[in-house]
Amino acid sequence: MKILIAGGDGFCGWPTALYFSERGHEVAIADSMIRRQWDDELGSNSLTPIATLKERVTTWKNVSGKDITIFVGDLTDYDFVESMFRAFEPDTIVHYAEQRSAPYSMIDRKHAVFTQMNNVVGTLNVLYAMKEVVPDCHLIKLGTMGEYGTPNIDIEEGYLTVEHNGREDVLPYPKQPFSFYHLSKVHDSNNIMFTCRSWGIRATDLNQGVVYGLWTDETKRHEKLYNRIDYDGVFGTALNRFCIQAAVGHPLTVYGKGGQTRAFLDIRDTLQCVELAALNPADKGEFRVFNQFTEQFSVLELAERVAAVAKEMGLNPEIAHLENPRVEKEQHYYNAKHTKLMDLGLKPHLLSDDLIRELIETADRYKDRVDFGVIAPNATWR
Ligand code: USQ
Repeated sequence: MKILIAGGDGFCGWPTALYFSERGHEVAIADSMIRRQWDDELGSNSLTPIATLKERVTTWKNVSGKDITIFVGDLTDYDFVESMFRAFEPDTIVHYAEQRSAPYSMIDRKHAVFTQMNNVVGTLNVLYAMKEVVPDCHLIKLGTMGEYGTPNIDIEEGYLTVEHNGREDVLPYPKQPFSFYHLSKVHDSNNIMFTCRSWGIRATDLNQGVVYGLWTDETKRHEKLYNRIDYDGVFGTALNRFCIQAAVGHPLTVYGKGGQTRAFLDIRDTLQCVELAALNPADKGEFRVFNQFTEQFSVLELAERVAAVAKEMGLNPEIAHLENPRVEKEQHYYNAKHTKLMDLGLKPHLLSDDLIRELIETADRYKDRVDFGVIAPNATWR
């Protein structure tokens, strides 16, 4: 299969590119390198040192004998998108190329506008290029579980059967997103659904939970293939942050009561899920939604789990309840369905103490790179 990984220099995109390449697919990466610029803007960095994209791809060629093509450019530039589609003619596009941080989108008006322009316009350009150049291509779009919010009923996979005034229909599940970032994904979903219906685009929206972990079989093979991992208050996410905080002796930053429950998955399962979607494509005109996660946890439960492992390792972890910078429920019902990827054959890597230990050990190895000044959350929702 010819697979274009948009956002192939990022936390999910880079290991996905290697995973497909290792399995014999022809892989191209599209990336504007903007993730690295956000590090400069925020004064933050990846815990692990990361090579440039060019060095990464050259190293992969040396290690595996396999080529990955690079297209450097921005999806909001339609000429770039169309010429790349003409040059590569993908069978599948895996689209990760978005600003993915909720706190970043909430910094101020400028960051909210940037996030929505970047994400919504980029995806719209991809849809137009698919229609013009590769109408049979399958779009695998990374959405988010945060599109649904935390309703007081079970969360279904994309659609809900509704009875109203004696009539019944299957309608898109109501969306109550957490941030301007999560809203951008809702806008994308609506645009994609519309183009499936109007132009016969085939698409899978993967509503992914919070991804944790770092290592995959491919990224472990050479230090220039290492993936990035974020610990700062803007791009760092719950479980990974807690493991790094435990390793460096920073209190674990639970926001508010910590009863916020979210869906989670191991990064190795992100790769499996994307592969399952690619090998079992949506039909022409079909807009499929899969909830992509394996387990749900409250934030406090995760902090306690990390603290217990850290204690066994001889560390002295503390859990801090910070004033919550976000507007979100801290105690709520949460029960999200996630059977569609399991039905396609997903074999989950459930959260284990070994994985937590491995993350703490990795953080210990690179602890000199950690800047304590960027750990606190500083973007507020109010
Ligand atoms: N939280 C803490 N302490 C922290 C960091 C987060 O208590 O140090 C809490 C937040 O308040 C929130 C929950 O943990 O209730 C999740 O926050 P997060 O920063 O781990 O993840 P989130 O902002 O939801 O975004 C991440 C990814 C995003 C993806 C989303 C999936 O950055 O790209 O779409 O996870 S989901 O959460 O299902 O929407």
